[in-house]
Amino acid sequence: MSRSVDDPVDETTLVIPCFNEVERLHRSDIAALVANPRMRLLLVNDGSTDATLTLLHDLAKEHAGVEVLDLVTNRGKAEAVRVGMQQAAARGSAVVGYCDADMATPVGELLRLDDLLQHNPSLDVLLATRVALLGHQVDRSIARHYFGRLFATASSAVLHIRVYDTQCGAKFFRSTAALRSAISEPFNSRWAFDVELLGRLLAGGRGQEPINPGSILEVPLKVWTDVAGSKLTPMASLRAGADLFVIWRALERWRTSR
Ligand SMILES: Nc1nc2c(ncn2[C@@H]2O[C@H](COP(=O)(O)OP(=O)(O)O)[C@@H](O)[C@H]2O)c(=O)[nH]1
Ligand SMILES: [Mg+2]
Repeated sequence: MSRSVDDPVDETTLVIPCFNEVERLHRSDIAALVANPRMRLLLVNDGSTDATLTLLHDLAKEHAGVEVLDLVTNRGKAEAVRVGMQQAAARGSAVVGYCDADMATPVGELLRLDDLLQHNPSLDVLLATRVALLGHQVDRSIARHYFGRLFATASSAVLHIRVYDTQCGAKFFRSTAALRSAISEPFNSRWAFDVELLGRLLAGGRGQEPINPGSILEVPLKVWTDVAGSKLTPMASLRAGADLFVIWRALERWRTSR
């Protein structure tokens, strides 16, 4: 029987955007993720110029739970994630998530987060959060940590909620009408789309009620590793800051749209 949007099954699709990730995407991580029968992966090739697409097709051949979406030209992480989430929601997955190809948030933590959302019907959104607590292994550079604090403060002002970490690569969403509406149009922000996505959900608009801020949970990660080879340049970090202003204006329009 084919699955429809109105008949979500107890399944999670994790979208992994991949731009020239042949060195950082590991077969063992993919195998460990799909070893969980609930977990499906949608690997999105974002116009890579290395052998990423071949690797993704190989992985799809090896594992029934892996699919590939090939964007022939590079569209940027925001759009790669958005179209991946659209495809995942359309196939009827109950939960749709995304994470970075470098697996900075390790497999065990991804599965723990997904489990938490699947088993807590009162939650709609789960954000992996990097907090350096005792007994937790969260290794970030000092510069990135402090930039992150500034960014989170500004994001909180834009979103009108107190959020600690919007920029960790791992997030899970219950596949609701509100989510499908929030991903129905390209984001205005290329560098801070996570904030814009949360903002759209919290704003309502487009015939949707705003989601309850209490249905969003930040979960401190026990392990997070700063994997080398980040493609986010210092300039991109600055642009992400500037994007918050773009998002603030775009959310005003979104909120009042029919
Ligand atoms: N920078 C960048 N990343 C992209 C793009 N398209 C998809 N991605 C993916 O987005 C993720 C970004 O992770 P990473 O480079 O580790 O960034 P960071 O950890 O946030 O500094 C990776 O999975 C990339 O492959 C793109 O156009 N630019
Ligand atoms: Mg990274």
